[in-house]
Amino acid sequence: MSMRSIIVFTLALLLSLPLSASELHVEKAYVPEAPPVAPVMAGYLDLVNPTSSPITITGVQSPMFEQVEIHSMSMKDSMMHMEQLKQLTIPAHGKVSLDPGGYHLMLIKPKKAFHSGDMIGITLLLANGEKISLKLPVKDQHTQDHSHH
Ligand SMILES: [Cu+2]
Repeated sequence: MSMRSIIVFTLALLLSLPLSASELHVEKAYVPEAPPVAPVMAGYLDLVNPTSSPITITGVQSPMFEQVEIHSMSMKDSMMHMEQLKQLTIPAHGKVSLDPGGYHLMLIKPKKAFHSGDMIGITLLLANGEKISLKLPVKDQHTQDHSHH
């Protein structure tokens, strides 16, 4: 780990403390483990807005990926089709779920291989200029499937 990534990591930790967090609540965040050669990974989470005004996410960043995008997924001519969203708005007192098969974070070109148990730091950029830093745990899909039984 370089000094720079240690600093970025520490900053991300500090920013994720509840005191500096925004009104936007994040639940059930995770990244399914992918093969080490995978050029992209997907991130899933629930975004909950308990406030009386909408909250808009205008971008997502991660020092661990070349680029992070918000995608929607839909069926088009019986093919799965992904589309990049320029922004995502969580309505007042509303919730938007990023789930397999729907909205997701597209984590593009990982700078290292991630394994189950690793944490991926991302930052959500809000339209009001606020930044929310999060940690998404990398989860083995098998462990996850079995945990329901
Ligand atoms: Cu995608």
